Amino acid sequence: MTGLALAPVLTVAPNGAWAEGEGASPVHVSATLTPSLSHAARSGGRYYGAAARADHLRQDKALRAAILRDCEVLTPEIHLKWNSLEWRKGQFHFTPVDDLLAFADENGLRVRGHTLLWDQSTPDWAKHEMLDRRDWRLMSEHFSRVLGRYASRIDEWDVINEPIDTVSGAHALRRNTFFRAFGPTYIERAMEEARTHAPHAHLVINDYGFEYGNPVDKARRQAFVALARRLRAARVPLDGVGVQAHLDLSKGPIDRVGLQEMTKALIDLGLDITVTELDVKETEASASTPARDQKVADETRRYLDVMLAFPEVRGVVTWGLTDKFSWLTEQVDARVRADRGVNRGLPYDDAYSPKPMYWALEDTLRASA
Ligand code: 9MR
Repeated sequence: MTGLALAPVLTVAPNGAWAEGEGASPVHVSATLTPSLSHAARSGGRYYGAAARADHLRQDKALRAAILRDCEVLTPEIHLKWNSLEWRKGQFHFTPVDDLLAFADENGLRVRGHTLLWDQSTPDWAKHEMLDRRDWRLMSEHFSRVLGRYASRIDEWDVINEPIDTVSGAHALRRNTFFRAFGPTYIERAMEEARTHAPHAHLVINDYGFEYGNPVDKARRQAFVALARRLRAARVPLDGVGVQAHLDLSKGPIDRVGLQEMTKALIDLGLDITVTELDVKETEASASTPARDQKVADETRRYLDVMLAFPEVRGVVTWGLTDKFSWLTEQVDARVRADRGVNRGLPYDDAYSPKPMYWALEDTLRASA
C-alpha cells in the first residue's frame, strides 16, 4: 500500500444530533488527496484512533470530518468515567456515550471503553461510600451497569486506569480510594468483575509515565511489568495493557532501551499493547511555529520508532486529534499559554491543518508495515 492510497468518500448521516444546526445536507468528506492515518496503520495490521468528546463532535463539523478521515477507533475522552455517568448517586447520564456510539456506529468506527475505574474520575459520593462501607457490591453494581449497557458494543476496556505509584504508593500501587477501601487485591477483583460482565471483551490496564530515563519513569516501567507478571501468574483476566504515552519535551530524551525492555517484557507475558493516549506536551512557545512543530514531530517519531517495531503493539490512539481540543491546552506552562493558550501536541493544528506530527505518525505507522 502506498502513502497516497485513496481513502473512501465518507458521509456523516444528516440525521439526529450530528446535523444539528447545520442544515439538512449531509457533509461529504473527500479524503482523496491525503493519505489517512488509518490507512497507514492498517497497512501495518494496526489501528489508529483518537479520543473525542460528544459535545465537541456535535459542535464541530471539521472535527467530525477529520475523525472520519483518519480514525478507525474512537475513545470517549470523558463520558464513560464514573463521575460523568453518575455524578449524583442513582442519576445516570448515558446520553453523551450513546451519542458518541451512534456516531461511531453510523460511520463504522470502533470504540475503546475508557475507563471503568479511575480514582480521579470517581464521584465523591462513591468514594465516601466505598471508604465507609467497604462493600464490594458498589463496584459490582457499577461494572454491571456500565458493561451491561455497553459491553455488546464496546469490546475493549481500560478496566483500571493509573494504578501505579512508585513514589508514594504501597508496593508500587497507588493508595487510591479502591486500594484504601479494598486493599491491593482490588486490582484482581476488578479484572474478575469486568470479565463476569464482559465475557468476551479485551480487558486492559492503562497507565502513564514509562517513556523517559529519569528514576521515576524507570521505576514505573518495572512496577508495571511486575504488576502484569503477578496478574498473569495468578491467571487474572488481563488481555492487554495500555501505555498512555503523554510525551513531554521537558523530560527528554526518550529512553529507547528502557522502553524496549518494558515492551518486550509485557509481550513475553502474552499481553498485547495499545498506545492509548499519545500526545506531546511542549515546554516553550518562544520558538517559531515550524520549529515547535518539528520538535513535537521528532518526539512522536522517536517514540513510535521504538513501539512500532513490535507487531504486538496493536494500535495507536492520540488523546485528541486537533490542538483545538486538547487537555494540554489547559495544562501547558505560562510560556506556552502566552501563544494563544495552544499546545501544539496533536496531529492537526487548531484550524485542522495537518502538522509535522501528522506526517510522523503516518510515516512511522506505514513504515512499520
Ligand atoms: O482529557 C481528559 C480531560 O478532558 C478530563 O477533564 C480529565 C478528567 O476526566 O481526563 C482527561 O483524560 C485523562 C485520561 O482519562 C486518563 N489519562 C490522563 C488523561 C489526561 O488527563
